[in-house]
Formats: sequence, structure tokens, C-alpha cells
Amino acid sequence: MATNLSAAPQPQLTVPQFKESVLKHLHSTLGTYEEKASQQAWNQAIAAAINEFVYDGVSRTRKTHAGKGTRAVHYLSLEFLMGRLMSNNLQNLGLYEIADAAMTDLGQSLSDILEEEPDMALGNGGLGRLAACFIDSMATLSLPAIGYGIHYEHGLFRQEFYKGRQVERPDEWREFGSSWEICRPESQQTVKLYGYVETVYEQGQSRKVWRPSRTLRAIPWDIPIVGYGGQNVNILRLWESRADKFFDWDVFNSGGYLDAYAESVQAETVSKVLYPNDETEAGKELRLIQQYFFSAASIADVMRRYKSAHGNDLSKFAELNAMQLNDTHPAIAIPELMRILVDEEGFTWHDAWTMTRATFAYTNHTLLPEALERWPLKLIEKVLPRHMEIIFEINSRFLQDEVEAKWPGDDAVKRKLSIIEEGSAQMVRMGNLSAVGSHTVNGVAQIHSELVKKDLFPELNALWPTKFTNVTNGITPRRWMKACNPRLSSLIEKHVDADWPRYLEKLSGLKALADDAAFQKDYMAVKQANKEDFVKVIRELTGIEVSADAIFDVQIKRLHEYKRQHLNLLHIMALYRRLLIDPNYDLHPRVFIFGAKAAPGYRLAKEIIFAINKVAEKINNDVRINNKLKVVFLPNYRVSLAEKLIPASDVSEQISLAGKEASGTGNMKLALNGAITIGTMDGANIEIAEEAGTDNVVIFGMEVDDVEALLAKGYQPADYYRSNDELKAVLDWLDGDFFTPGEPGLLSEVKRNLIESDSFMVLADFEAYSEAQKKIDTLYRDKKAWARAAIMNTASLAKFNSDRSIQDYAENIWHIKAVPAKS
Ligand code: CRA
Repeated sequence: MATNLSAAPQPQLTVPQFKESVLKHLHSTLGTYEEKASQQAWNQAIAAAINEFVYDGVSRTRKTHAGKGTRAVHYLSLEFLMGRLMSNNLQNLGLYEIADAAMTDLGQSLSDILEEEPDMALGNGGLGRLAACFIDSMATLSLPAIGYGIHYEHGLFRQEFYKGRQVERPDEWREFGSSWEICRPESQQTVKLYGYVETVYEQGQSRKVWRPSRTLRAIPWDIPIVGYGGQNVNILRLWESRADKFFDWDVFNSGGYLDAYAESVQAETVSKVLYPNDETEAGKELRLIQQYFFSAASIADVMRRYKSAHGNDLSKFAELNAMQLNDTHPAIAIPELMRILVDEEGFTWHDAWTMTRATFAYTNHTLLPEALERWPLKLIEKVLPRHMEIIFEINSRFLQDEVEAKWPGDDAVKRKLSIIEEGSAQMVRMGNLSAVGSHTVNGVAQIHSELVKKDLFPELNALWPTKFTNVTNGITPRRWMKACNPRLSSLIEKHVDADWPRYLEKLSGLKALADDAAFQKDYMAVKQANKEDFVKVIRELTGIEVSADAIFDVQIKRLHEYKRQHLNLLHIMALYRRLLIDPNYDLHPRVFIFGAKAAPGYRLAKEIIFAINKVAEKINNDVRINNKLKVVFLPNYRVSLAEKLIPASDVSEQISLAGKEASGTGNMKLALNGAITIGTMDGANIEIAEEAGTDNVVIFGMEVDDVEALLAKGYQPADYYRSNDELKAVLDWLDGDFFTPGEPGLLSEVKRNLIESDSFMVLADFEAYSEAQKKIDTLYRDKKAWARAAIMNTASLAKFNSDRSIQDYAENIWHIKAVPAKS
């Protein structure tokens, strides 16, 4: 892919110029002055100074792309977990050092001011953060690309702990506005809902007309996405819902103020809040409306842009527009495009379907059955009556023309592949709809993509063997190394070319230094300094004192049984017990650090958080163990906290049950920053081990085949409980009141679940995990071996650059080319 990036972004300003610009905005944009300005005002003034470059980039990029006969991609995602944007934008524009020096001159601290920015947490976890990394890469690679999503008023909830239990508080990221978004009222769209479908006869022909009974306005907010080097600035377009007319003035004038207001309140609920479930379908009407709202507004936007460039002849629509479905959440876009082409643009079904299939591609992110979206047919019929008809038509043609041709007379296979699931309540399977309506379906890591073919869609794979492919996930090295780990970045820069944040393979130059004593010393000094910084963060957030000389063992991800935070917990309890039995038990001091939000309705996940907090409280206050063990559960884990913790991590816990974690991306961030993975053969862990070398990761536990075999044999968790004394002892410990003084049994649910069902085979992997943890302990004491392994991880992770993922999508799925913006 052609790029004409210079080695590193070239600053376009001097320190005095930047200072002048910030002061200008402080005075004339914010109406305040140096002596009075709050940190927040400084933050906004800096943002305004940055935006002078950003907006210019937005215009240049738009002009370059507008009306070009080149294909563009539209990334449809219900989630974009952006985090903070200021430091990233400064880095990508090459202005970070300049801004830092300018603020110091002004007697301010840039790093303190950066802390003023709330996280833009419009996502739950991996899927949403992946979308954020991907749009960074699309801009960096100069691809004509737009991200489309929802402008949620409240992102993912803020997490607090009260007596060890998770409490959810509303997220207020836009309470005082956001410096980065631009409202584009001129590009608003109307989205229709409910109503009925009429058949209209005209000149001997019949056609379907949807008579909606409600409409919403979709207002676009654009977030500029600055590519590395600042040359291309793409946009993320987020839709806000508003009532069609803000007030019904007639009702208002006749005294019905509240009635008039009610409609706008209802309309605004559509973009009010992000559903906080990670990998569980919500099944709620409002959620379906959210999905349709942003899909329909986005398609209408793409159409508008196409028509203004190419007129009303849509024959090139599919050739010029690719749309990527980030999981099935935007799958309703498939019947929506069909509706527009057939009902509004007069295409034949056949031609419309050819265009639709050539437009869409679908990424599957999970095999967990509870995450596979199924909507009640009745609900779709009510909210989107015309779409339901179209889905029926898509399904019957698919079953008759394609399934019947391949498996004549086989009703069982038809039942399995049907987009409509029969049963007491008929359901629409959004995964099947997405796979049928797309030209390509991809999984997110090699093993996951294989399982998509083998277990999720085996028949579809037999029907269309070339439709299924893999694109292993990636992370942007700009945010996840250059911006978040400045110490390591400047050490790296002494040894490899300055353009490594773009060409991560350059880090392989560090392999030659992996055994070099001086480099090892420098590398480990960086880790130590990062840990010392993080000791303070832990103190501020939790009041817990930890030592930077201990091993920082980190598990950061959503709380889910399949991710097995409770396996980690059982092992911590086992270590604690060993120390109580033998105070001289040989253990390098360890700090176990957790960060995780649980979906508010996910009971057991919340019990696990509570259990970890209670065990932590006991261990952290037990003087008998001489500070050898500490357990820290950081509240409100989020992108900006990850950016502080990842550079300070020694051990990366990636301990999901094999076959369950589609990819993982935290595993990549931690490994790139030199943490050693302790992990199962699952998701991208397998590829990380391949790249970093199996000596430089610690792999343990059952593999996918073992899991299948054990399931087939009949998994009996109680057998493991009975046959392992240590495991039995720690599980029984949960029953008493040792960790919950005076209140026995508060933690029993976790034990009961593990012994009675243990759906994710925690007990079966306990022993192997415990042995693997001993290897970590031994390896850490060998300072040279540890430094070598950590360096090898940093040096070997180029594959997980999200630029590589996006290049794969661009070449193999979207068939789009770079179009660098003109200066
Ligand atoms: N929860 C997977 O579980 C994967 C991300 C991004 C997930 C992760 O293993 O890294 O997607 N799946 O591909 C998902 O959200 C709906 O499914 C995730 O973030």
C-alpha cells in the first residue's frame, strides 16, 4: 500500500507559536485568562489549538476523497471505545513535545491537564476498542473510510465499589461538551419506524410501500480521526436521535406542554445510553431501534454522498462502497439496503441482492451462544414491518435457490440454515442473516476463524467455501506504545528507526539486543520506573500500598466466567494458604491487579468481583504474610487506566477456557509492552506464542480438543474438588466467614457454581495453572532470562499492529486503495 509518510510526524509549529495559539483560544474562545483559568479551561484551549490542524486535515481529506472514483469503506459499529483523544492527537500530529514545552513555559503541566479529559467510553470492551484501533489505522493508511456509530449521551457506566460490591453510576462524558466533535446539522437524516406496509397497484404493477407511524431525526456528530503523521484525517460519524419536531407547537399552545415534551424525550432515549452487556444479547425493543437507527441513518448518508458525486444512477454503488458489519449489531442494514434499492430505487430483487451482497462483509467476534443475536420475529414485524417481509424473502430465496440446490430435499439442513428459527416464538437469527447477506465472513484470530467454519457455520462453509476467512485482530501501536509508554518508546528510538510506530516490524531490530546486558538493564529500568508511577496510582485509587519490586500480575478485561477471573482468584487463595501454612514458603512478592466491569445484570460476575474484593481485603491486611502477596481490584477500569497500567505490567493473565476467547486484544497490548503472558491456547494467545516464541510465554491447560473430549466424557467438576486437597481447601474457605467476618456464606455462590456446574472448567485447569504460575515465579527470579523474554515480546509483536489487520481487510475484503490527502 502506497504511503508517503515521513519517518515520524513533523511538527508544524514552534513552541512559541503553540503557546500563542493556546493563549489566543484561552482568551477569545473560552473567555478567560491565565490567572483564572481552570485545568479544564486550559484543556479546552489546547484542544482548540490542536483543532486548527485537525479541521484543516478534515477538509483536505474530504476534498481529496469527494467524488473520487475510488471505493470507500464504511465501518458500522454500535461501539467505539475511544478513550481520551488529546494525547493521541498530539502524538499523531507530532506536537506532543511542543505542547509539553509550551505548557511548561506557561507554568502548567500538560500531563495534569490531560487528566481532565473524560474517557469517551462508547463501548463495552474488546469489540468497541477494536473499532477505535481500526479507525486509527484506516486514517494512518490513508484509506477512504468512515466509522459510523451512535452518539450515546451516556457511555459505559462508571464503576464504584461499595463494601466490595460493584455499583454502577452514569457516565457523563459530555456533561460540559466535548472538544473534539463537530455537529453537522446539514447532514441530518430521518429514520422511520413502526407502521404498516401497503401494497400499491400502479399501471398493472404492484409495489410495497411502508407507511411508518413514527420518525426520528438523526443528527450527525463528527469526531476527527487523525492518522499518524497528520496527513489524513478521517471522521467517525456518530448519530444522535432527536424528535422529528422538537415540540408539537399545537399541543404546546393548547397547554399540553408535558405531552409535547414527552415525544421528544422518547425520541431522545434512542441514543441515550449504551447497553452495558458484553457478549450477551439484550433482546430489548430499544436496542433493536438503536441498531436500526444508526444503520439506516448511515446508509442514507452513504447514499446521499454517492448521489451528490455520481447522480441518481446507482449502478456503481456497490463498486464504490464497502460496508463492514462489526458483529451482527448492524445486520439490519442488509434488509435496509434491499428496501432502498427495491422499494425506493426500483431495482429488481435480483439486481438489488447482487449489489447488497457485493457491499457487505461481516466480522464475527464470538461463538458464545448467549452472544449470538436472535430477535423475536414479532418484534421486528412491529418495529420494522417492511424489513420483516424482506427478511422472509431473502430467506425463502436462499433456502430454495441455494440450500435446496446443494442439499435437495434435506429439511433438516434447511431448518438449521434458515434465517428464521422455528419454535414457540419464531426468532430471526442475525448471524445467519449477516452471513447470507455478505460476500465475506471473517473471524478475529486463526483458531476462532477455524471454529467459525467448523462449529458455527459448517454448512454455510460447505456451501460457499471461499466466503469464510480470517483477519487476526490488532492494536494501534501509536496509542498502545508510543503514547502510553513514553519511556520505552524513547529507549526503543535509540535503537531502531523513528518510524517504528508505523512499521512495527522495525522493533525486530531489538531481538539482537535481547541478551545485551546494557540494553536489558535499560529496558528493565523503564519497567521499574513505570511500576513506581503505578504504585502511586494504586495508592490514590485504593489506598493500598504495594512495592514496585513485586511482580505486577495483571488481569484486565470485562468480567466474564469464560475469562476465568475466578481461576486467578482460586490460585491467589492457594498462595495465601501456602504462606499461612509455611511463612517461609518461597515466593517472590506478587501484586495481583484486576480491572473489570461486570454487566449490571450478570449476577455471578458481580459475585466474583465481590469475592475478589473480600479476599483482597483479608490478604492485604494480614501481617503474617509479610507483604508477599497483595491483591488490588482497581475501580472503574477503562481505556485511560489501561494506558497507565499496561506499561507497568509484568505478567499478562490470558486464561480463558480454550475455544471461548475469540481473540483478545489486551493480550497484545500487554505483550507489546513487555509483560509475559500466562495463558491458554486460545484466541490470539496462540499467535502471540508463535510470534514471541514459546519460550517467552507460559502456556498451560487444556486445548480445544481436550475441552471437547472432556465434555464428551461428561465433565464432573466435583471430582476435581474431591481429588485435589488444596483446591478443596480453598473452595471450602469460601463457605465460612474467614473473608467475610461475622457473615458466613456470602461467597458460597461462587463455590457452589464451580462444584455444581463450572461451565468454563475452572477446576479442570486449576492444577495446570498453578504449575504455570510456579514457572512465572522461577523465571522472574532469573533477572536475565526474564528481561530477555520481555524484550523478545516487545520485539516480536509486529503482526498485531492494527495497520496489518486493516491492510488485510483492505486488500482481501474491501478491495480499497489508499488515497492520501493532498497537502
Ligand atoms: N467481547 C471477543 O470476546 C475479541 C473482541 C474483538 C469480543 C474478544 O475475544 O478480541 O470481540 N467479542 O474482536 C464480542 O464482543 C460480540 O462479541 C469481545 O470484545
